Amino acid sequence: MEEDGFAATKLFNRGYSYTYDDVIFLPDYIDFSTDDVSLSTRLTRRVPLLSPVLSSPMDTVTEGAMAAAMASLGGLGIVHSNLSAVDQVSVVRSVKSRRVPILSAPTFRAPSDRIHSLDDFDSCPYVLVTQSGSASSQLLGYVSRSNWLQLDDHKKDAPIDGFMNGSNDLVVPWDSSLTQMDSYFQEKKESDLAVLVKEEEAVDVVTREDVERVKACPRLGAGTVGSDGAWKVGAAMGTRESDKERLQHLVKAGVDVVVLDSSQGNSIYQIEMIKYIKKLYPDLDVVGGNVVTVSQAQNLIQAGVDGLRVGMGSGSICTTQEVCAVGRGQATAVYKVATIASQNDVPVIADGGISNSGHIVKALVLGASTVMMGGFLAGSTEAPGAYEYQNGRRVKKYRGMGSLEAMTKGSDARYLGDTAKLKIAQGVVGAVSDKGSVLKFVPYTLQAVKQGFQDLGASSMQTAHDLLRQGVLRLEVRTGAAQIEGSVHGLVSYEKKPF
Ligand code: NAD
Ligand code: CPR
Repeated sequence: MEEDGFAATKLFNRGYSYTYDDVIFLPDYIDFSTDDVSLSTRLTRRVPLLSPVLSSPMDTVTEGAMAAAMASLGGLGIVHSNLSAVDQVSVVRSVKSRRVPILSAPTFRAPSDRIHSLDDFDSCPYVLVTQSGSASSQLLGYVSRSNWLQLDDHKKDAPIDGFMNGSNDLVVPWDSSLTQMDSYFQEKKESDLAVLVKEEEAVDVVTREDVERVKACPRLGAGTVGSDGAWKVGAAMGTRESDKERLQHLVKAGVDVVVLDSSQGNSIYQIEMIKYIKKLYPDLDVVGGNVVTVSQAQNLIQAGVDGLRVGMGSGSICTTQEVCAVGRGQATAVYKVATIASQNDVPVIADGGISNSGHIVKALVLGASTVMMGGFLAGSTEAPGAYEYQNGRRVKKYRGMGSLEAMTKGSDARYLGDTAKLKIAQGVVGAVSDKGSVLKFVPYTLQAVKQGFQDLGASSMQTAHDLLRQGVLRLEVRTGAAQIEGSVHGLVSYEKKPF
């Protein structure tokens, strides 16, 4: 009898390292609509998610705005650790201090402080003045960028309380919904600013422009919220002694999951850190990694991880396979690790190499419970950094965390202990195109993922994993010509509009 394609176990045990583009699923049978497909999942043993999407802990991908947006979409953001513990904790706190994915990250100052430069208005056009000069302290007033610019030079450098505006009637509760914020701005026609307040303390600001921006995006669901009503957020950390102190502050700030961020997670350093965390904070879920092999995964599972991050050398900014000659094709890595992890009830994150919705379908059906993305999200409004122009194209910087530039900025601390001071980059610094807001393009991407699941006859993540392991879902390797045929070809010109 003619056989259609291969079962995954046969395909992935032939000695080849396959990337997502190398393989293709054969369609199965449809008896439900795309609306019936559920992509709800788990990030780790005890962190459920409504959407299988994560933003990567990279300093050009995940800070407060991205983590808030990912949580509002039912996914999760992992805040990078290429900054001081104090700053990382304040990002975690800021994510937990709002219910609407607003972009602001205002600078806080005390009344006796001064504003020395426009840098204070970089992330938000308002500086908030609080009793202590930091967030979660009594609100005393604010300074807007435009007001400060209009001051005489000698006044600009004076203590803030000499020229700040009072803000008594510009407050809304921190957990206001989008509709409530919208009503506030409808009523306060003369004001473009509201301060989010929790127990009389200022935690953030929201602007009229931000509310209009979120309103124009597809309707948001419940998002990823904890029992306290605050959004969930993760944080990256390392395996050095100093990371234990970082961890202590993160736990105090209410972080929901930590990711041990390494290119090669199967190390004595990581195993000891996993055991340390599980002993000291048994309620905190820990993601280990990165791994790409069964034996790496087994070691971390044995040490007690609650989730595994899979991918070595698959990232879009990555030169690891070129520099170190180690890694694995991402399709093979995800399938292999997910097979062993599922036997131990440990969810898997497919990290890196995602550049379209088809890659997400492949990652999830091959056994991952979530996908982690860097480059796919880095050109969004919510990614850190400002847009620039390159050859007339609007772009944002995107860089590897092991690039020379990123190492010099902060992850340098990881290498200070090494006796060899010669730094070797495992990634590049580049730029990606402006993609608009993740609040817009991620929902469309997820709808495309649901269509892929429907074609495969899988109405949920669990069904997809079961069908794959039972050998019902069939795959084939695509030849070079099949890959060309599988994308747009033979046209003189075309415009690719994803939605
Ligand atoms: P790392 O912190 O794991 O390792 C840096 C160096 O420090 C390694 O030589 C490691 O063995 C050593 N080290 C770690 N803990 C130690 C300890 N307690 N004592 C002594 N030495 C210790 O980071 P990395 O693997 O270089 O990755 C840096 C960043 O780049 C991360 O964000 C990572 O995700 C990213 N990256 C990812 C990949 C990938 O393929 N996924 C590849 C390269 C870099
Ligand atoms: P893309 O989504 O851009 O393909 O890949 C993002 C992933 O790349 C990150 O989540 C991380 O695992 C990995 N990564 C980050 N910096 C890296 C460097 Cl310098 N080198 C190799 N991989 C890197």
